[in-house]
Amino acid sequence: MKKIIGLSVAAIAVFAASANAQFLGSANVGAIPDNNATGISSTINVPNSFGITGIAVTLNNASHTWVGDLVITVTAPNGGVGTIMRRTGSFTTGGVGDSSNLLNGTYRFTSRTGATNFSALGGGQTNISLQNAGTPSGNWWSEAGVTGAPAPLGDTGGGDTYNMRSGDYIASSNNFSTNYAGSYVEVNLLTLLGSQSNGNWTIKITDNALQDTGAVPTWTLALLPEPTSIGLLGLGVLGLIRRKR
Ligand SMILES: [Ca+2]
Ligand SMILES: [Ca+2]
Ligand SMILES: [Ca+2]
Repeated sequence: MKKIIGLSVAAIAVFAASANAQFLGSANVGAIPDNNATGISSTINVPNSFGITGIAVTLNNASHTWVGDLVITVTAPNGGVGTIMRRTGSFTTGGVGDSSNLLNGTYRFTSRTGATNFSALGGGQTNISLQNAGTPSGNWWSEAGVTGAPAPLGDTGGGDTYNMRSGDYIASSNNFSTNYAGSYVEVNLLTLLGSQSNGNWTIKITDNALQDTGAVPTWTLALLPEPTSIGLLGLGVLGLIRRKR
């Protein structure tokens, strides 16, 4: 006869990220009105609700002949505002800033604080690495500060014709300090934009000086979820020991 003499049961907990707990979306923006405080805005609606641990904002194929003209902010569903860049290179309130170009560049901005593995989102998103050799340093102002370098293409106006390299950068603002390096201020997007995902996210781009102009055809918002968005998916019997007598 058969007799069950032992029973070993173990719970197998299978954890996986919730299917909806992430977001990647893009929207059209357009030409940036020259020397106009209203600028141009574009909104992306995030339908899913989850806690955020990482934020990245990308300007796709952006062009402009004077980066120092630009002020770019993102407003979160909670009303918080995070600066992406602000009069880059200007260390006085009346300064003209840096004259480098954006030339069909893809510029992705994040913060030093927060998750940076965006590869799970797909869509060409990858881990953000701000320190890789051969790529921009991550410091937007350092990149803008380059002068005299030969550019593959350039504007024909005043100032330098250096083209800002595509890559990952730290969102920054400007405290209009007394010198170039001292005016660069890192921005913590997670702190400023809150922790909840669902609702409208709006980018606003303004040009604040006459003559040089540009456009941002589209922008992309990427949000990473908090690790608590996981579930218990399975409970199984690990083993049932039977032995003949
Ligand atoms: Ca220029
Ligand atoms: Ca420059
Ligand atoms: Ca301008």
